[in-house]
Amino acid sequence: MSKDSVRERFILPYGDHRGDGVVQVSFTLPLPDGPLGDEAARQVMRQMALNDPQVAESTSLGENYTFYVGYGKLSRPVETGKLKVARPLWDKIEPAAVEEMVNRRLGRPIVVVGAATGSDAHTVGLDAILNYKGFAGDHGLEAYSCFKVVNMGSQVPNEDLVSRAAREKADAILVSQVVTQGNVHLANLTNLSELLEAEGWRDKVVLVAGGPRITHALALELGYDAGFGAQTRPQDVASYLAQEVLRRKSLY
Ligand code: B12
Repeated sequence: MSKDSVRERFILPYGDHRGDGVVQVSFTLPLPDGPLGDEAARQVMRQMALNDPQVAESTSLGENYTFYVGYGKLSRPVETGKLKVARPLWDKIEPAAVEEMVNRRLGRPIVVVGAATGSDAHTVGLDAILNYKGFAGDHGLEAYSCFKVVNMGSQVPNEDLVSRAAREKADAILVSQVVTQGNVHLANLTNLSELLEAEGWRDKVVLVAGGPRITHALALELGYDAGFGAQTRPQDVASYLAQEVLRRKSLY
């Protein structure tokens, strides 16, 4: 194996030069800004297996709380060849191709009902996926002629979401959960999938969860068909929904 391919297989974070293993970390400690806090911050970094820990910045957050930015060096490289990478089971398709495929094969729009459920008042993530304006230059599902979008907004009880989805004859239910404090998202998401089961509706709808702490693996664990996390683009969701809805009707 050449020297270059070994370098590519065993990698360390890059700070000032290749292989130095330097990383930046930030965290808050329940201590006042001062020498004891600095030493505690360095100890936190040692416990993260960082060598030569340094406190680059400490900012008091008020009485007895301090925010730290630190630097340290990792020495154990990551062997990229041994990583198991979870890849999505759907292909990313350009918006025009999604439209063409759904319009031609299904012959009607895919009906999508979305909401941020329970006590969750965060709408920006859901709107980013559903609304015309979209996210990061990528238009949301409303911009596609092949989706009919019902955006119920935030703090929607699971029962209301299920009854609206039934009324709209939804092909897909899209749930946003941003607040995860006390694992409220797990209870809420589980409750929705159980509610759909109880109504005999679970198999008839594509159930999708999204939010910054949601992963595809977590969504599957909770009885969902797919999960989308931070930085999701509307095009990812449009591609997935088109393929999954058509696949269920043996059209893909
Ligand atoms: C704006 C904001 C608010 C606004 C929300 C306004 C609104 N209309 O949405 C207000 C001020 C109301 C608010 C309130 C609160 N907030 Co707030 N808020 C934020 C903030 C700053 C930005 C969130 C955001 O808009 N991100 C931008 C969007 C585009 O990103 P996103 O949500 O991740 O969405 C993307 C993906 O996750 C995914 N996605 C999201 N949803 C869905 C759904 C589907 C179906 C799919 C496919 C994909 C998908 O796609 C999106 C695009 O890529 C974050 C901190 C941060 N920087 O993230 C805190 C944050 C989310 N809030 C937090 C908290 C704690 C609260 C409060 C509890 C604070 C309080 N004590 O009152 C309240 C909760 C209110 C409630 N009942 O829900 C915490 C959550 C911590 C946690 N892990 O639980 C955060 C992380 C701040 C923090 N660091 O503590 N908040």
